[in-house]
Amino acid sequence: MSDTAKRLIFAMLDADRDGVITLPEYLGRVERAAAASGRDPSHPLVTAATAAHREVFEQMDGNADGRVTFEEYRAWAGHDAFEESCRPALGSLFDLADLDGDGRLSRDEFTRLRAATGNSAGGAAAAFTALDVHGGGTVDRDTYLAAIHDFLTTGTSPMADAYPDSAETAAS
Ligand SMILES: [Ca+2]
Ligand SMILES: [Ca+2]
Ligand SMILES: [Ca+2]
Repeated sequence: MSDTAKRLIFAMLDADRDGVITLPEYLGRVERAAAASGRDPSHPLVTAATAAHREVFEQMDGNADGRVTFEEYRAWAGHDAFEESCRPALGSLFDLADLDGDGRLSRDEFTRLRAATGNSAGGAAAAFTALDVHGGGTVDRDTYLAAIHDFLTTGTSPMADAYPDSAETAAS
């Protein structure tokens, strides 16, 4: 289990960098992903994504005080939590971005989604290149979710390129 990956993910989720993740901050990811893909807030996929994220937040917030600290996140995050609640939440964002519903994202769709949810455009573009191993110009849903799972649990994954400090931490 990689604390480095958890720190990078937590830093991305803590959008205002005050050391805790709040529910509005966390749901903001859904709002930005919806806006980036031009989805109306009342679209069923947006409603589903919001519900999935509320569920994740409740589970992350171990003492139910409305604030998720890094300690809470670290204690919770891992393979089981990913399979149980991160996968549906991340999948729901993927579905928002997948405008033609074919289970694949183009480079443009992928970069827009990742930028909306906290990656730099450059990091997202590098991650896409790493994920698109066959050079077909798309990334499928399972590959995407597996890459995030592997980053969270091992710290090593094509998705590592998406996180701003990963080159630095990999070298240290
Ligand atoms: Ca915060
Ligand atoms: Ca808490
Ligand atoms: Ca698509």
